[in-house]
Order: sequence, then C-alpha cells, then structure tokens
Amino acid sequence: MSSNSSIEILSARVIRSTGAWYEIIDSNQNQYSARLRGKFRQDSKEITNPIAVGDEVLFERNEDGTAQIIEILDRKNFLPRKATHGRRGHQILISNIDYALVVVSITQPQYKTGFIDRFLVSCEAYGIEPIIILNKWDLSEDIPTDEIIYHSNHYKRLGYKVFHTSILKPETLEPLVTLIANKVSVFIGPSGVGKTSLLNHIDPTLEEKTNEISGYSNKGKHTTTFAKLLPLPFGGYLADTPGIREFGLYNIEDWELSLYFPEMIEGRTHCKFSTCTHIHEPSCGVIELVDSGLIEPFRYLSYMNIIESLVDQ
Ligand SMILES: Nc1nc2c(ncn2[C@@H]2O[C@H](COP(=O)(O)OP(=O)(O)OP(=O)(O)O)[C@@H](O)[C@H]2O)c(=O)[nH]1
Ligand SMILES: [Mg+2]
Ligand SMILES: [Zn+2]
Repeated sequence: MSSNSSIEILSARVIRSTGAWYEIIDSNQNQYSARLRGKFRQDSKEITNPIAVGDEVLFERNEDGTAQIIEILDRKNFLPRKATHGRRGHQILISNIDYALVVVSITQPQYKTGFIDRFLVSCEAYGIEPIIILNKWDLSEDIPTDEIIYHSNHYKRLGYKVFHTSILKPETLEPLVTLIANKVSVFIGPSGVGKTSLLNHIDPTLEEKTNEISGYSNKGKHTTTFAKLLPLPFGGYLADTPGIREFGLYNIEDWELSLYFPEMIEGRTHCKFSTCTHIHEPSCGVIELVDSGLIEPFRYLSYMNIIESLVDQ
C-alpha cells in the first residue's frame, strides 16, 4: 500500500556495532548499515553504549541504501560488562538472549565449579537461561571423571541443562544444535575452553566471520563491541565472545544473592531475618540445609566466595 518506501518504518535486530555504525538485519534477512537518528538521546547515564548487539530496533531506509535507527525496543534482558577505559557504569555486551552457553572444559584448562557458579549466578540475576557445556570430552580417557560426572549430575538436579561435547565427536554437538535452533544464544566462558572451536564446528561457514572478533578485547575504543551475532543456517543467532573471567554483579545486595541459587530459594524463607546472608546469622534456613547435606558443600563454598566479592565492590 505504501507508495513512499522512505517513510516506511521497519523492524530489525542489531547484529554488530562498530562505533557510529550498526549492522542490522530484518526478518527477511536484508542487512543494512545503520546510524542512530541525530536527535536520539540516551536515557541512561549508567549504560555507556546506547545500542547493543541483540537490540531490536525500528528503522527507516535512506535513499542511499543505508538505514536510520529511530527507536530501540525494550530489552527483555542483557549481559553487562564493566565499561572500559576507566569510565563509570557498564556496557551492554549483548541483549535479548535466549540462552547463555556457559562453556568450560573438563581439562586443558580444567574447569572450576566456582567459575561455573559465578556465571550461573550472573545469568540468573540478569534473567537469562544458562546452559552448561562441559567441552573437550574426548580427553576424558586420560583423566579421572568421577568428580566431573558428579558435578554434571548435580547441576542437572538443580535444573540446569548440561551438555558433554567434543569438537572431535560431531554427534555430541547435535543436541546442542537442536536446542539453539531459532534462538539467540551467546557463548561465554574462560579463555581456551573451545568456544570459537564449537562455533566453527556448529557451522563451518561461520569461521571466517568470527576471525575479526579475536584481538578486540583490549584494543579499540569504548565503542567497540565485544560480540557479534552470527545468523545460523538453521535459524537463530549465535555470538562468540572472547574469554571472560566473570561478569560483575551490579546492584546485587548480599542478602539477595541466595535468590540466584535455586537450592536456597526454599530454605531462605525459613530464616529468622529477612535480610539474612546465610553466613553467620542464627536460625538460618539455608545453613540448616547445608548442615544436613541437602545443599552441596561446593555450591555453598561458591556462595560464600561470591558474597565476599560483593563486599569489595
Ligand atoms: N581435545 C579438544 N580440544 C579442543 C576442543 N575444543 C577446542 N579445543 C582446543 O582448545 C583450544 C582453544 O580453543 P578456542 O576455541 O580457541 O577457545 P576459546 O574458548 O574460543 O578461547 P578464547 O577465544 O581465548 O576465549 C584450541 O587449541 C582448540 O583446538 C575439544 O572438544 N577437544
Ligand atoms: Mg575464542
Ligand atoms: Zn539465612
């Protein structure tokens, strides 16, 4: 019906940011280079990048084939990271995520449950479903696996999906592919665990497109983004990120932390104090569960370590 396409308002997703320009893709897979409309104002002083990878936006087409972003739709969630170059506030690493794929390796480097738990807490706090990927499973022949399987089963009992993968065994990637089809997923996890390798094995055509990500982390300006969404051949998007040790936990009070440990949710309702931190308080429902063995010691240890790091912030 519209006779003048230049005033048509369309919607798209931001898949990449390079300073003033954004790459956006619409539902018909048309890609545009886009800029923010001049008079667009940033409402939040806390967030240093106004548009993030993953954002859904409304745009107009310009006559030269580029696009102008006129509105950012509400984000359903986002993962933050501290702003770089000593700036205050935080940047949005990526937004509107269905799954955070928390990748660790069973060896080389050996995972630490403390790291996994920090990632899980961050995801819980930011409203993103975390998926645990224990990678390099081909190396399990060389190492004892009892403890690894114990951890894996425990995370499953807590309600998390856990995948055992190896890039050398393509069949181990199939369940993961089924899960992420038509979803927006992001790999997070420490360096060297195999995030980029997994991505390349999930879709070999992505290899070239990810190369430009490496080396970003410490260079570039604060406007450089750290993630790019790659359209998957079977639908959906996947983003790689360079090794991230952890996400800062912003605006979380110590008494709130137990909300992000699924096994503490019920126990904390029996604490004497509503702001109980479950460390030293009397009549604590969570400590009772720890004492009776219903909360795993390794999980409670992670809890205590995270509480301590909150105090430092
Ligand atoms: N044996 C084995 N090696 C793997 C597997 N996955 C990845 N690797 C190797 O692990 C090393 C690191 O892999 P990357 O994919 O670069 O790791 P990354 O998580 O992307 O690391 P950063 O980009 O630094 O965050 C490479 O030498 C890979 O070949 C696996 O399933 N089994
Ligand atoms: Mg990588
Ligand atoms: Zn308590």
